Amino acid sequence: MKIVILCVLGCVMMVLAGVSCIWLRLTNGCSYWPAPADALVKSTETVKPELVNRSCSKGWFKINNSCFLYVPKPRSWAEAERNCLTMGAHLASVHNINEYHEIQKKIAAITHDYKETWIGGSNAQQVDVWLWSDGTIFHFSNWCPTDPNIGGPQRCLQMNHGAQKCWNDVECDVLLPSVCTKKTQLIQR
Ligand SMILES: [Ca+2]
Repeated sequence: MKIVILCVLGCVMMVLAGVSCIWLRLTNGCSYWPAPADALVKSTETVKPELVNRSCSKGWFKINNSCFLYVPKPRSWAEAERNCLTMGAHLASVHNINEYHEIQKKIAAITHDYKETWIGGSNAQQVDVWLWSDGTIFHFSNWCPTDPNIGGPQRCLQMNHGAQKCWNDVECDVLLPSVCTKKTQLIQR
């Protein structure tokens, strides 16, 4: 019996509160309970998305908006590209001298040497057209003074060649370490 009475009292109080709220709302005074539906919508609209940071996977190093990975195992150019593909990447493309120096510095930090290394340049499709395997435009080059050897069997691009640590075209089945690249990913902080 007591429970029934308590329930009835509770319901009466809720009704009275609702009525008073309606009255107050008519006089521009009710702004807390019950929350108007438009206020609820507004609160969800004003929630800002989490701040994000462009990052690289563990073991990859970041230069601008790209991630790079030095792969020490010697492979042919095609096998090196296929290895990059298994990680959602391509052999690295290089688009300016600063980017090239940054990649060189990372390789030197990892290997304590400026090792000859595959990057993603190739003229396998047409002897006078160099392409990057990641599909970006080949607008920058850092060839060694006597390269590229246009017309010969040398169709793939290695970096860190010779005393100047510049670019050399060599036969694609030479076994070399490689550098993969992929874009940075948006990650929530
Ligand atoms: Ca060459």
